[in-house]
Amino acid sequence: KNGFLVRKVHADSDGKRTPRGKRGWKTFYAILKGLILYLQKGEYRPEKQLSDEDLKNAVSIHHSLAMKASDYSKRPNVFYLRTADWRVYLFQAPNDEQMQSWITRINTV
Ligand code: I3P
Repeated sequence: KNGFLVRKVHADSDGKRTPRGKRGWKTFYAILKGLILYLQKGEYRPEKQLSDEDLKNAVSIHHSLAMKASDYSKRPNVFYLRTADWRVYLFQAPNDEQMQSWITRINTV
């Protein structure tokens, strides 16, 4: 599954709150391949290679949990992703259908 997602990093590994200055929303083209969610920066082109920075932004979704961010009301269509090492991301999908689809795909790999 692929598509645009806007990401906010809420907690780093071990659940430590991500410091101010690193909590802003950023748009990526997300590519879910196996157990890795790749987050590609910049303009989307199908043949584009993942950069070193893209690889650093990749998220392992092994033993992770995605759920609708019902308590987050500043933006619509936002879901949480909590990883096995207790990172927490917020992702905003373009619409409700896409949000549901990402949640299902992430939770059923
Ligand atoms: C963050 C940025 C986020 C905001 C976050 C800020 O600043 O303004 O949009 O989250 O607030 O810390 P920075 O880009 O300097 O990291 P919201 O959009 O959810 O308000 P937070 O620290 O309360 O999460």
